[in-house]
Amino acid sequence: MEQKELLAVAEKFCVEGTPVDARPYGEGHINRTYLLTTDKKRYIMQCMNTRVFPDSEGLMRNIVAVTEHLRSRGVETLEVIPTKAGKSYLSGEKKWRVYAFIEGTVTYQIAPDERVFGLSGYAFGQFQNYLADFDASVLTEAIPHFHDTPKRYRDFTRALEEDKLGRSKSCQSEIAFVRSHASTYSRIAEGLERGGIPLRVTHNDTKLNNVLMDAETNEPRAVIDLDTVMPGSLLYDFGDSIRFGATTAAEDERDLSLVEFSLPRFRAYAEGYFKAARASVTAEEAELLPYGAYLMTAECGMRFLADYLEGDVYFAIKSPDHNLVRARTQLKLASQMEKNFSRMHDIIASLL
Ligand code: ADP
Ligand code: GN1
Ligand code: MG
Repeated sequence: MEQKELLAVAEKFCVEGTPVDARPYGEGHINRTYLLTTDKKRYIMQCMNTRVFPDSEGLMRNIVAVTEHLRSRGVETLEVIPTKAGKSYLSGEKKWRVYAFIEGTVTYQIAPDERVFGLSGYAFGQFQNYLADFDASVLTEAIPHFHDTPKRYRDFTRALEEDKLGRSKSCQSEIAFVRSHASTYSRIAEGLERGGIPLRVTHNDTKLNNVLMDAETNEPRAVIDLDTVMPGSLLYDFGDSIRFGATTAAEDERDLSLVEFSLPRFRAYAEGYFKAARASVTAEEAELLPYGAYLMTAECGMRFLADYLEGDVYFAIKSPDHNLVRARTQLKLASQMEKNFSRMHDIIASLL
């Protein structure tokens, strides 16, 4: 989008100073994120993804409610900058929102070391604690069935049957992996339904790059990307962090020989997470943490693969096979996690 148009959008918000520059920023897969600079301050300006989040009104109501709750507890969080008309977002052909830029922070696409990954575990554990007394009834379910893996598998199967672009021939072994694991996808969905796994308010997108770390110390400053805060299981949050961070390579590493599941990183994250949230993890949840990591990784793999088959309609891509490359890393990691269940269990047991 043209600089002029971006600055015209920025003018509609209560930003301090005159907008002078806007440029693409960050590595998110969903929203179009820009770094907006005025002659006084910096902001994050996002073109919201309305295909993924059709109910912008409900989404922004959620974010305002969650950030108010966090702020009332003294926690650093996203600050929604209202429009000049007093709304939390700008409605038009496209939908826009602006956040204050949280200065002096960095995000990592891959943890520089175990310590930093462990610190992110502590941050997400704390985030879970802060949401424990948040009233879930005020939340709109922004994406129903978000981590309902059996449903994700049905969606995958449909994409495969349609095979709109004839891409299935280029990913037969990946398809075979996803199908051969079909019987493993339902344990959390069933546990939530039966009531054995407690339904909590969870973040649901706990990638390392969704926590801002202090640029000097790497201490976690703020958990961001609150679009998917909804009722869910803590197994989703623990699992999704492990998926993205307990590995030796980036989510989109092409050279699969570099992609290995990392038990030391798993341990570091679990230690950090337990330091914050140990008291609220039930015995059944603790037992399922390694499985949760596997499940979130397999689920993400099938989502990337389904999007590849559908023609890249969901995740932002930088190359035609980007989703396939991502699917491959996730499925390799899922397969390695399966083989490491007992080691992961030993680590969890040693921390309990
Ligand atoms: P997406 O939903 O597409 O992942 P995010 O809301 O996570 O979008 O934003 C993308 C990236 O922009 C983040 O990973 C982070 O690097 C950066 N970012 C987002 N909000 C802020 C903020 N308030 N301050 C500083 N950086 C931010
Ligand atoms: C997306 O928004 P972002 O980039 O933080 C996705 C997650 C996936 C992740 C894979 C709303 O996260 O569910 O796990 O990509 N978010 C949404 O990297 O679908
Ligand atoms: Mg994000």
